[in-house]
Amino acid sequence: MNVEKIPATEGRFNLSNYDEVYANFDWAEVEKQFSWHETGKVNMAYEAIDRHVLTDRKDKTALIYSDLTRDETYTYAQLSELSNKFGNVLRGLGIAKGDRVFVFMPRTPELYVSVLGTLKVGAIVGPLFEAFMEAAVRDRLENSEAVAIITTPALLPRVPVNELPALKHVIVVGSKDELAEGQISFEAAMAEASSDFEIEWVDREDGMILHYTSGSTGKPKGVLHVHNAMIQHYQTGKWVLDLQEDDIYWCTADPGWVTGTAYGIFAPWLNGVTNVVRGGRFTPESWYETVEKYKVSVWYSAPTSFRMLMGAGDELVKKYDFSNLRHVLSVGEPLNPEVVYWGMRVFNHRIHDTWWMTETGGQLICNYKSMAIKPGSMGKPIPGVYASIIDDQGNELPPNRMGNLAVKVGWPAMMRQIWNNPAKYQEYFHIPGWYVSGDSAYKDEEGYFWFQGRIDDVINTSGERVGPFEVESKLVEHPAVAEAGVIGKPDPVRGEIIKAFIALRAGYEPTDELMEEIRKFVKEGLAAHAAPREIEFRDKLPKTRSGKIMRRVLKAWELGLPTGDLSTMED
Ligand code: 6R9
Repeated sequence: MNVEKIPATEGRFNLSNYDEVYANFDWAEVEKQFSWHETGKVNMAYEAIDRHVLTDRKDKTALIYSDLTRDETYTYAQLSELSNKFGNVLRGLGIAKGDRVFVFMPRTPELYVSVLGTLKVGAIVGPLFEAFMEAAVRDRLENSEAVAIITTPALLPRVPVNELPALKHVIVVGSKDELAEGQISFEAAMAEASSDFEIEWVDREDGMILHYTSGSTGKPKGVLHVHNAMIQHYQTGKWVLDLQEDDIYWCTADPGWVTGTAYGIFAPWLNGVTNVVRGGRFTPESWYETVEKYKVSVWYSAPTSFRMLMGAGDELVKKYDFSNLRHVLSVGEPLNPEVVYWGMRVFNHRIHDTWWMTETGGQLICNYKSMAIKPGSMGKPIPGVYASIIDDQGNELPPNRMGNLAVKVGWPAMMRQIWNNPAKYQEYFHIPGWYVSGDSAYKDEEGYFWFQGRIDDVINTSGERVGPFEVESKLVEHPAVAEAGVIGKPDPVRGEIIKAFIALRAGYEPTDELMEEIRKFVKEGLAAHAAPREIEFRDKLPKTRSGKIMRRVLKAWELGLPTGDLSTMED
């Protein structure tokens, strides 16, 4: 792709000598940052929180929490003490190393205390989206044989306690009524708990967190990460997030999504910065207010949110003060070049795309502050990681050839298991030596990676391979288009034709003329073969809770096929 390069900016953590760092990097050096380098025994909660209490960061604000009714701050010392107490609550119930403990509640300080307390007893934490309905909760607790869940009165009815024989403890946050037998009040238990706690030291390969992620069909998979992942969370916090002592950092993701734990909990706290959490629903105003009010300096969000902010207009941005903002990043979906240019226009900042997956446990291919970026590209692999484009036999492909995006096995945060499903785990490694991501991409002559789609999404129309992302990005450049999802629809003549589902911006009517105009726009701006033959206007597109457009759902609807697992779909 021929695009203009946007020059490097001043990164405080410098990767302008990327090639040199890349050639000489060794993860063993990063391990030396941690005390367990000497002892061999480790605990993520210690490194993220307790360790700082022994330093000048003791009374530094670790967490700024706000929603419509609460506005609170917690220091590192306070979070350490609260999570000690919660560790005692769990230990008092007999919960120990390796047990699975789920958190099922909205983003509140109690959620973060619960996660940290769970880690402190050496148990494995399983975060759930608060929007999950009963079946989704059941699948995950059943599959992992969870022994405890921490939830709220509103969500409690969705926990099918009687159908889960392994589930022994239900801890309820914020209950005003009498609790049923066997249920424990979080507040009452915390009030009685001691803040003296002996942390459970575990091995670096011991289980830490279990994130369920949906496959395209069938039941969700439990992706297990171990404490060792902290090496990568810590280091990418420096290289990619560019975190420094005085940063106020805001990751907008919910902990039900891997981004909300790896980069909403671990990376910022391992690096000792102030972490902002905003509860409640998204509105452009409340998000801009959050950046302004808390003086956010580093902001990590997702393309779907940036597109919504973009849709709210440039005028709104002018009402807020973004002068503290110095670094903006994105993950979860391809970042349309249009959004990068918008970021430069309204915030005077490039938006830095980062690519990774639940399974990879941490960022792998990224754009760095101190490197030139090419809008539309995911960037280059972090040092210590070798990524490539391979064919189905495992041969590495030359530049500009589309193929499987794969990573040489063995980076610190890589998943260690699919819970209860070794066969599924092995599928990712079916080409010896490689982790095969399921994404298709190509690499250009300068080593930048370009996302094309999920392998199953790539469209073959009249012999041309078309990545849906390229077409979608062109579509959202059109002033009438808010969001677009593109699929291949089987066609007897062309193999597949390109079909686009489009949500319009406010003020536009879905007419035949507009349809024709949009088609022409892609034809002239991209390529004739890439122009959608069919366009369907919709009020909104099906998306996951992390904001990904669900192309497989669009395709299933189009073909009248079963949609597969929908538990991660937005309401
Ligand atoms: C962290 C996360 C993983 C899938 C991944 C890819 C898509 C993520 C992306 C991206 C293009 C990016 N994805 N980041 N596609 N550009 N920068 O998102 O994990 O929810 O497991 O999703 O998301 O398709 O394979 P997860």
